[in-house]
Amino acid sequence: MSDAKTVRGPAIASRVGLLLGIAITICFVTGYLSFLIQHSHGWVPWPTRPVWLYSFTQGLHVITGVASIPLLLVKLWAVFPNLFQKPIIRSPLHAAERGSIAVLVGAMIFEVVSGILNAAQWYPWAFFFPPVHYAVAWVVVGALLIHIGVKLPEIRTALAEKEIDPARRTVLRTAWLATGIAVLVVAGQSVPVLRRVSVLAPRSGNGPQDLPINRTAAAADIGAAAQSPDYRLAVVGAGQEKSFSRIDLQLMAQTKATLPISCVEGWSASANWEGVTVRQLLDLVKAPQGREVRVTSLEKNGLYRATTLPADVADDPLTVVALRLNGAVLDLDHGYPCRLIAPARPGVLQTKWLSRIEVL
Ligand SMILES: Nc1nc2c(c(=O)[nH]1)N[C@H]1C(S)=C(S)[C@@H](COP(=O)(O)O)O[C@H]1N2
Ligand SMILES: [Mo]
Repeated sequence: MSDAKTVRGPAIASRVGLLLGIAITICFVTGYLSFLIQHSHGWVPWPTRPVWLYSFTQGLHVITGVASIPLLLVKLWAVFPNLFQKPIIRSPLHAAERGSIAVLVGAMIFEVVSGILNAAQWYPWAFFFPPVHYAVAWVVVGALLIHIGVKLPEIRTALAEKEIDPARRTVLRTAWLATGIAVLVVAGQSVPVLRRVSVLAPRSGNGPQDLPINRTAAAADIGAAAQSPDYRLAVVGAGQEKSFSRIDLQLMAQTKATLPISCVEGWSASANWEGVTVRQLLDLVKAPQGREVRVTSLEKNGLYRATTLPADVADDPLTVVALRLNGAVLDLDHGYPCRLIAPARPGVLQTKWLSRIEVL
């Protein structure tokens, strides 16, 4: 029997590394897209069809992120003795390569740990998650490019070898299996049929009206304003303003839309919404087409109390001020008296408890 010392090495490191590289690339690209949609304010065009597009890209982001954990562990195991080789520095190139590995491993561990804690909604750190997670992702990519650049000849030789000994084959099979299991336990938060096996999909099925909740009305301190008979939704056009009670909105022509909530944390759930399109309301204050629109919540504080709709989203026939959800009056926790729901948009931008819609 071969022992760990002889089984380790480039045959395993290169194959596991290849899959890890692919996972990291997909994870980076989908994460970067998500960042752009949230922060570019419309200058990066993001289509509104298919309506599940963001659920798909963000699901991929979380799945590839989780898949990279077992792959990283096997990869580290395969090269483990090399990490402590002496002398530590042999040449400038060697030093750069060793340095890039230290940075790569550290940054990757930071990304998966912070990503998983974020998905679990547990924030034991003092920094605001998205910008840090985003910045360290660039560090991962930079260090990865250096690492691949330096190792390319070795990777090529190792991958070209067709004969792999049985012990190594077993390690590789175990790595693929572990990765497959890791994917399955989280995939259920975006793929409904996998829900039953997804022990790590924390918020895929619960919540009133068959839809998970990210922030409850109590947590957002919405209080009485949402349920007051004096509630009005203000709609502001170019020089014209109108306000609508919930009954006013109910009496207008209703649009039905089946659209997902796709949280940046990776869970997504489709639901049937019913309400008035944003465009319908804008027409009532004679707001021209093709303008950005600011949507504000009753919520006083909180990072997600307001969002700007790019013009194409504001004018989309599926961008709805929802009054009903899955056949019943919208639950207070889902945004009663009314909430925004638009196609192919991150959940954080689907503002709940609306108070104002204003053309910019
Ligand atoms: N006003 C307001 N709207 C909000 C939020 C918030 O904190 N405040 N959270 C957002 C997030 S992160 C998500 S994923 C969705 C979740 O909607 P749901 O709770 O109805 O499923 O609401 C969004 N709308
Ligand atoms: Mo979210």
